[in-house]
Amino acid sequence: MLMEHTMNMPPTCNTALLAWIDEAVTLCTPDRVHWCDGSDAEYQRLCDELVAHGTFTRLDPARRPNSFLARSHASDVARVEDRTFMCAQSRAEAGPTNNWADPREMKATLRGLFKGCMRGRTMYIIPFSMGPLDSPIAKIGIEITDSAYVVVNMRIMTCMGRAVLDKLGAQGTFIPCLHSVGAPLQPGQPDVPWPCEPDPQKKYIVHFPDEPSIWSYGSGYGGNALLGKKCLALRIASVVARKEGWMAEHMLILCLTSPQGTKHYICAAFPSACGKTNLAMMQPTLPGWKVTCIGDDIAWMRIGADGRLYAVNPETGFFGVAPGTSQQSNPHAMASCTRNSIFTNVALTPDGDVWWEDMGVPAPASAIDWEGKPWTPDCGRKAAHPNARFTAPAKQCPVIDPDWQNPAGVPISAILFGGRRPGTIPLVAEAFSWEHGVFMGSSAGSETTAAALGQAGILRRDPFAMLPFCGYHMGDYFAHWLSMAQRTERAKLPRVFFVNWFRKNAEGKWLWPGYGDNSRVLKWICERVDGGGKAVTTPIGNVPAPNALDVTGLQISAAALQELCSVDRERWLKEADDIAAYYATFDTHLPAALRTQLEDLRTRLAAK
Ligand code: GTP
Ligand code: SPV
Ligand code: MN
Repeated sequence: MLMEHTMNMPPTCNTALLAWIDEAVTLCTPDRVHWCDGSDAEYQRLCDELVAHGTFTRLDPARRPNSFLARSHASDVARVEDRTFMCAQSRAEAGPTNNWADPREMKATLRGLFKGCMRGRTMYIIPFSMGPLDSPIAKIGIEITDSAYVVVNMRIMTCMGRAVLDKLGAQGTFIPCLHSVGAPLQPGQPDVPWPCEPDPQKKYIVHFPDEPSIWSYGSGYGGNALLGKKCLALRIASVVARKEGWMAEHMLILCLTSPQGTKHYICAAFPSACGKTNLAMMQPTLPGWKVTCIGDDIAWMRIGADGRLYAVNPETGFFGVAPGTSQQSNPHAMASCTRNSIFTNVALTPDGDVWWEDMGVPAPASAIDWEGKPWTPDCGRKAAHPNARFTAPAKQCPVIDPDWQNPAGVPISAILFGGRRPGTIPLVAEAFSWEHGVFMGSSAGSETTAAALGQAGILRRDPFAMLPFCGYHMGDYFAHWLSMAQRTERAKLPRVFFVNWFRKNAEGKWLWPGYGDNSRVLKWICERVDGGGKAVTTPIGNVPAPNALDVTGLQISAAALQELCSVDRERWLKEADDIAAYYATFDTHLPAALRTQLEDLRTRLAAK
């Protein structure tokens, strides 16, 4: 076998790493091995190769410098939740929300699949860190992949390359992440632009939490393939966090600064494609208010020396939903991807730029759609896939917060839960206590979206927006959340709120304008934290008192505002029944404190 290194020798003397690479090379039999150094030259070279290969189209450098479009295989467009496995020692540890498989049996299956899987391809070795390298909570992973597309995305999304190996040293530990698109090439067989395993039943996204390690086979897309993100920073990290007493959450982190200069850091957990990127970098419509962004998808949180909860964003880029992103809805995301960005499954315009639905600019008269087919506005098909994404460096965000890479993190004042709820759930409600807040998170629900394969628009429970990402028993995860109240003084814990930007009226129209106007809700939340904001107590939580929400300059009817903050007892009693049925699935793992919360809610709803 030909061993091609950018350096003569492997750029590490870490014996565990060298042994694992040896093992992987023997198993996967790649034609070449490349140790990624993370340099700009390497990035440019790989992008050029991807262009030559047909995976990438270079966008017009005058319009979008150093940026590329990729089109995936039509079957490989989103996370595959039903092919995602947690291989804890026992099914009970994985709990009812995870696909469990016996670790030994699964290893044998995977060894069979990975045998010879990189034939005809290059094996790339990607050293990466989730979290700033100088942070004590950073975790080092090594991703082995046969996809150059994965390498260039990982360079944007993580701290990647030589510095990570230096930090790892000879003795350091890392999380092995083995990835293959699952498409070996026979000698002479021509390659395709997006190799992958087209049979959905042969895709495997597998986690071994006890090792820990990750094996991913058959997909090149997003969370299936960029293993630092959902696999490491959420599924594996959630298991580690529980053992070590911290939290790994599917949350954005933002800083809200008032016109007086008061800062509040806020985390928000919304399910996939439910508004994290948008809220994280929003342009407030309230004059004088400012939002700066620390992160848009993942928060690692721990109690700091002062007893407050501190959050770190372990990523360095945004892997954001393109459709719906416009100058009006999210100008700072638009600015973040003006250069040095990768676009996947959007449309290509005749002038060499990208376009997607609700981009806020007129559709081009013709384009090439995400499947590579000619497209016109009247053809009846979408030009971009609903889960089309941009990969953009976080440092390009015009409102990136000065502390976004602070290794100590930022102190959190409030935690928000949310989702797409057309009815029942008011615009905003404040929890009565930490336990009530945990109840809100645990019972959160949302309509499904295009971020995962399967039908969109179905209401499902998605506790803490972690249903696809919690690596262990969900009931034990609830208990872990509750336990944070024992780790510090209650008064130092963040206040908890539930928000819903997606409530609809009888005609099926959004009642709330959303986006930059969500700053009005954030303002009320900060007023509650500071002790000023007026609220009325309802059975489900504290909602804004009439006139407490700042709607200056907003065209909204009093009736719509009233409906947005209304609490319908009948519907809520049904909601409570639904939560009870969901809770029953956790059996003895459901913490008693949450059962009590549910009973207290029912009592309050029943009271006149
Ligand atoms: P993931 O990256 O999948 O985790 O998604 P996300 O939570 O970051 O969602 P994102 O901000 O990308 O928003 C997803 C979709 O929701 C986009 O099409 C947005 O236009 C839409 N959206 C975001 N915020 C709002 C809002 O306040 N109101 C309405 N109506 N839609 C919104
Ligand atoms: C999500 O689905 O929540 C995402 C996109 O953030 S992916 O990286 O594909 O998981
Ligand atoms: Mn996400």
